Amino acid sequence: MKVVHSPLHRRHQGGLELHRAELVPSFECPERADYIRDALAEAGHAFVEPRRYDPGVLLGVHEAGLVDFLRTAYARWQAEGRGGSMLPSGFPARGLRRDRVPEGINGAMGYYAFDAGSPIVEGTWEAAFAAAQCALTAAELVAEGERAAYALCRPPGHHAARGSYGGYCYLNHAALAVQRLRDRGIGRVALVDVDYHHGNGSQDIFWERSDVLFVSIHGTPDTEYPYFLGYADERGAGAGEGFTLNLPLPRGTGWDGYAQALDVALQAVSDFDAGALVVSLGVDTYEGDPISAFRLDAGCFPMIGARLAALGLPTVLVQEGGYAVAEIGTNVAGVLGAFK
Ligand code: Q9C
Ligand code: ZN
Repeated sequence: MKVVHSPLHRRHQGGLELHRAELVPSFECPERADYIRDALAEAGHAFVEPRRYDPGVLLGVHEAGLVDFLRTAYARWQAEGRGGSMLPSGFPARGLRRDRVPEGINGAMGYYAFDAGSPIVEGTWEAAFAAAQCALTAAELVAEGERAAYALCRPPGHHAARGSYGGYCYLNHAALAVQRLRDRGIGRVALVDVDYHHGNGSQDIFWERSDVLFVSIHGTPDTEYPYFLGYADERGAGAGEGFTLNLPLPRGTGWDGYAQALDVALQAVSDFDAGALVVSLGVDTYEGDPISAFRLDAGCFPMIGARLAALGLPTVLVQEGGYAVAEIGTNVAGVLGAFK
């Protein structure tokens, strides 16, 4: 299938994250995309460059305040004489004001971020916007008649909400792909999120919408990131009530438990009568992942791909997580290989 990819992802690198009380190099590194690129080239997929879009397209799923913050954050940081990577150190939790954005860069960063694990470096905006354009392009290819297309996005996107960023994610690429398909006339779009972590950003963006079904299979937030969203009792609100489906699973889940949840997820997609499918494709469900705790082996990914492909829907696959760097390419290629 067509793979949309930009080398600009490499501009986002060298950032630090707070991990077990230490600042460590981000698990979300450029080599991830290199391994995926090499495995997909080896498998014979065709690479295309992203089309160019105006940043205004981001306002279909994000608040202007977040977009402006991300676009200007590093320059503001540098203007204060700082370098390296940016991380927040205070957040507007319960009991604090959320109705105003502090004027200074540190307060503004805490306002828009929801964790201390998502560094902003000089090239973060350029890389994230390039990834957004990859997802938009993949959506347009599918709207124009491709059976499936894959956006090799880096950094990932599904944790980025309408007005906040975190979980290594700055802009929500899968949500942008969904919105593009809607804007191209597809009436109902299903978004299936198979990343190990709950897609809190995507859920937030589509929470009150009945034209987008959001279904996520993930490690239970009782013990797993992002902790504060992704429970089974979250089902959408207003017109969107019943159009969010969360299938949290315990640490240690292997293929049997996972496959059962996948069947439930895909039955919901069938019942929704979607005109197209977007997949938030994280492969951090792999048993060797350093920050996750499911037990899927490499042989599971072609089976996941086969079940997704069997829906028979025009499909946009968008890269999310996966941190077992040396195996990430094989696992992604395993899923894509099912779309013949
Ligand atoms: N320092 C995705 O897979 N960090 N994001 C956990 C480790 C958050 C994962 C704490 C993990 C986010 C797209
Ligand atoms: Zn993840």
